[in-house]
Amino acid sequence: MAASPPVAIIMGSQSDWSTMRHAAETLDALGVAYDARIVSAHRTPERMVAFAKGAKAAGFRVVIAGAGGAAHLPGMVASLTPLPVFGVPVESKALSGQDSLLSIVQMPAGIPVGTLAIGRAGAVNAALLAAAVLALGDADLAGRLDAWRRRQSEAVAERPEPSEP
Ligand code: RP5
Repeated sequence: MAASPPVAIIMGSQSDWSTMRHAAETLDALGVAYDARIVSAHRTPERMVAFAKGAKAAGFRVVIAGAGGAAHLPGMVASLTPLPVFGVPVESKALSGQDSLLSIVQMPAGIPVGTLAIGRAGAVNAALLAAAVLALGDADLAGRLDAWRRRQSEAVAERPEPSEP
C-alpha cells in the first residue's frame, strides 16, 4: 500500500471544511501533499482512535486538526500519536470560536497541541507551520516556502490606495 502523504488535515465535521479548505489551498500552493478527512471525536470516536493510532505508521508526518465548539479533537488525537499536531479553532456560531480556541489551547502539560488563530488565519498558518516542519528535511520545499513569503512581501503596497475601503 502506498504511504500516506506527509500532512493529514482532519476536521470534526463537514461544516469545518469552509475553514479547513484554507489549509488545503495553502498546502496546494506550496506543493505539499495532504489527505483531508472528517474525524469526529464525539460522533466517530472509533474512527478518531484508529486514525490517530495509525497516523505515524501510515506515513503522515504532521497532523492539522480543526474543530469547533467543545473542540477536543486536536487534543485527543495528540494524546494518541507522537506526530506534531497543529490545532485550528473553527469559528462557532454560539461563541464565535472563543469556545473552540480555549478548548484547543488549554492543554495540560504533557500533551502539546500547537494552537493557531480562530478561523481562516489559523488554517492558513497551520499549513505554513506544517510546511516549515517538513522543510527542515526538504531543501526544495524550503525554497518554495521562501518564495511564497517573498511573493507575499512583494504584494504589499508601499502606500494605501485612497479609493479602496
Ligand atoms: C464539532 O462540532 C465540529 O468540529 C464542528 O465545528 C462543530 C459543529 O458541527 P456540525 O454540527 O456543524 O456538524 O464537532
